[in-house]
Amino acid sequence: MLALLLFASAAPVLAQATPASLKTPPPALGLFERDWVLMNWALKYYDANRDILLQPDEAQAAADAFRKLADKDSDGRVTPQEYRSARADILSHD
Ligand SMILES: [Ca+2]
Ligand SMILES: [Ca+2]
Repeated sequence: MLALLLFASAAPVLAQATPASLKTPPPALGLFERDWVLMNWALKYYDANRDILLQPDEAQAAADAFRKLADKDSDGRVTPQEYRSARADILSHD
């Protein structure tokens, strides 16, 4: 069921007029420090030593996973639209 919903939300997005503004990903940890939704998600799945803190390697793993999850068109970049969509997916799963 969740997989179906994910596929539904991954409907093809038409070529965007504006280039991705997140071309250079921020340092991994910054991504999570700025957004508590992502931080909770990262801690839930990627806090390998369960100290409720994201060490740099954990943050990197979580950031990589988030990028894969969010980059629906697999162009290697997460656009603001893709970011919002992935964030909504994460929120709806909790
Ligand atoms: Ca940790
Ligand atoms: Ca993309």
